[in-house]
Amino acid sequence: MSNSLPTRRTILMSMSGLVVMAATGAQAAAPTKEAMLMIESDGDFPFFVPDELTVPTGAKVSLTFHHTGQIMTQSHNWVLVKPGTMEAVETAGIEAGEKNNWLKPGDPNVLAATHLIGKGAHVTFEFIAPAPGDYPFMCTTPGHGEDMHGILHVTPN
Ligand SMILES: [Cu+2]
Repeated sequence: MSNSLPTRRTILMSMSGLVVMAATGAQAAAPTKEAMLMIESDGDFPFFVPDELTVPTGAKVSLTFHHTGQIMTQSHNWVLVKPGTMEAVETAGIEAGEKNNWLKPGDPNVLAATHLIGKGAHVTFEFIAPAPGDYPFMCTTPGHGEDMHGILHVTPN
């Protein structure tokens, strides 16, 4: 626990450094590609905004998901899955139940996932962008996946 905090701070500091460089137009080759993504629910409606995201392969991605609902009390998560597995992940998640964030623990079809968050909340987490391709993302709260999904485009570089 005491070892992970400085590491996290270092990552955050290097990210804000990148933002400053971008703002001033300075050119610098970063040793590790980093990408910051922001996504929200469509207010109280179970949709993602935007429903398409793009990152380069191998990038350290910091994704922030904001549940912008104010009335609806159902929770949402953001789950990145292998192509063609959305239904399987949803079905397995329903079996696992809400106590497991509507996700089967260790589900091999899940590449990255946030925990469930309630209205007004947000969550930030990090994952490494997978091999190039188009990957579906979804919310696994029962009944949401049909509308609440999108595509993460992973580019070759
Ligand atoms: Cu949802």
